[in-house]
Amino acid sequence: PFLEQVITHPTFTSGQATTTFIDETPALFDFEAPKHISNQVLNYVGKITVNGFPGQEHKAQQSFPKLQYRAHVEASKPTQPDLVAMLHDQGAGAVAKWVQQQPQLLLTDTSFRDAHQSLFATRMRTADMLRVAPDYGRAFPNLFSAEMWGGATFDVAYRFLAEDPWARLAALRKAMPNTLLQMLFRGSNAVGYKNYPDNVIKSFIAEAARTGIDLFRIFDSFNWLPQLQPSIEAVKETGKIAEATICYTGDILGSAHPHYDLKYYVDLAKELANTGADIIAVKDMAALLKPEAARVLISALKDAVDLPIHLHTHDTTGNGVATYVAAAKAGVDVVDVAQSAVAGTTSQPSMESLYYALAGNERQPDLNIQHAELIDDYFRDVRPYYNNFANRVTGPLTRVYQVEMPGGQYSNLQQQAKSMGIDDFNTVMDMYEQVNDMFGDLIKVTPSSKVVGDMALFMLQQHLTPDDVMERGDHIDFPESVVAFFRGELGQPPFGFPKKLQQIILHGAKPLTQRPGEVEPPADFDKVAKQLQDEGVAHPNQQQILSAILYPEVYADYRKRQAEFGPVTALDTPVFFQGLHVGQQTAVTVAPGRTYVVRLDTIGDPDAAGLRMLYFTVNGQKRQITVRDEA
Ligand code: 3PY
Ligand code: ZN
Repeated sequence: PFLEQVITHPTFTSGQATTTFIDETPALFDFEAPKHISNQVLNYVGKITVNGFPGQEHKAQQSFPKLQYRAHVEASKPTQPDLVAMLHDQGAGAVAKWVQQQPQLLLTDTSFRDAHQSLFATRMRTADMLRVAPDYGRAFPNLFSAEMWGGATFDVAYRFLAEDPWARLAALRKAMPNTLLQMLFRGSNAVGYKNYPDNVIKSFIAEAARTGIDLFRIFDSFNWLPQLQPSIEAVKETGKIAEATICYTGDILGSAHPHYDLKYYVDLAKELANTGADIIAVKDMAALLKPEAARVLISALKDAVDLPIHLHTHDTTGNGVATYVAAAKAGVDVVDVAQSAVAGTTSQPSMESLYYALAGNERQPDLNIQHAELIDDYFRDVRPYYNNFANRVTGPLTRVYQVEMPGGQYSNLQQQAKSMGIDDFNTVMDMYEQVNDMFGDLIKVTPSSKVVGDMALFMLQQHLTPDDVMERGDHIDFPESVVAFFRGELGQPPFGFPKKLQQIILHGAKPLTQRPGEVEPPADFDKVAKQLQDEGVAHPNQQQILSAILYPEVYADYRKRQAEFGPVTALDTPVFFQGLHVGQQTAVTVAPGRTYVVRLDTIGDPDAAGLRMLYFTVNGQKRQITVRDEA
């Protein structure tokens, strides 16, 4: 059995085993492993079957048609150079120059990140990405990049999907070796919601670059240069592409947000160009950039800086394709789209629609539309798995032009409001708008958008009006994120804090005025490694250390569930979220060549203590487990 465990271990089969592999892989000596693993999987399936997925209403199980998708995309002849190779051989500057020389519009596809973050709360599982990834790489040889990491994916992978986000990155890197992989990085907030010490930012970027990220889109929720600079420098040190971001808010052609005018954005672009960034991104997270404003803004930015301009919008307000067409005609270099099945509304505009929208124009993207539609079909097949997490936006929401809520926040805040018993989301949007006014008209993007959202929910829950806050705020304990924002822990908003409200919320405490990273002591990696060892992680690597620093509780909880339930990432998505119904069977491949065929035969009635017996057949053998019914 020892030899079998060695030759079937994923590290060994993937050719990554080194001379220390046997020493560093204690599981190889665990001859009980197969039984133990199938027990873990049964316990997980049993628990979900009886009690439903944590945090979800326990509904009747839905059936899904068997996945029809078969890998079938033949590689087509690329008309563009391999950008991963170009980055490696010639550096980030060469890629940026190449981008500027292309007559056609280039595309970034966000289907593996922002699309599902914005439509169904970031719940797409790695298994559903990996199934299509090799075909995807072959179908899109002319893609500029695939955004597949960062934003909320890191947190959600551990917290809800029982997955290691680093493993997702490594696996997609391997499956799509010729596709530029892009991540969204929240500057000093990394992939979290608060400021982290500079050495954490630097190490995280180095580790992400080493594991497979080619392009880092770096933003700060206040467009505050001092918060962007350390991340840009860290990316430059890795040799990868640093994309510095302008977060867009307000309306340059309107009068409601006078601070955020064309000059503000053009000046910012010039400052970003001086940081050494390779590309400038315009991030329109709330879908506020109307077509005519896009024409004006992009033309001005192209005149102001000699770097590629990469535009990101959402389709929340319904005008995404029109905005991109206007931007394309004004010379934007790259735009962000998603596969149609996961595009539209709070997600990005559709890749395929944009392709057709530019028919007859010299800027039409270079796309094999048949291949694109094949890949799109795949996403159409898997999307229903995630319906329970979907927001209820079914069409354009022009109200967002006033409310300015980012697409990525919409679905999350809706879930949060629902869990607090607030079903009418319109009341949340009204309050969100009022809080933004109180807070001095902020750029709202993670984490500043979370601050506004937290305050809106808090005020609704406590039945507070803006006047109440101003009059009685001295005696109110505000949400921690709101207090931290007013203490300056997320940095300085571009036009300052509303002073009176700041004093009220801080109850007189003195706020920071310098960059939080300057006062924060560096993280002690050795100490964290030691803690992890004490908690049973034999040889903590830097990825584990960083995860423990970024999300201490979430990561500890993930490891606990990992120990309890084992390789649940191997379960099919419907089974992972819903368990099995009686008579249903599923195949679980936990390692190459090791597959369990699991059938649920019977669910017993609960006994006096609420315990139910579940009877399974696993690879032809009868097995039973007990599960506490929490209903
Ligand atoms: C994120 O930070 O997760 C975002 O998508 C911001 O728009
Ligand atoms: Zn976005």
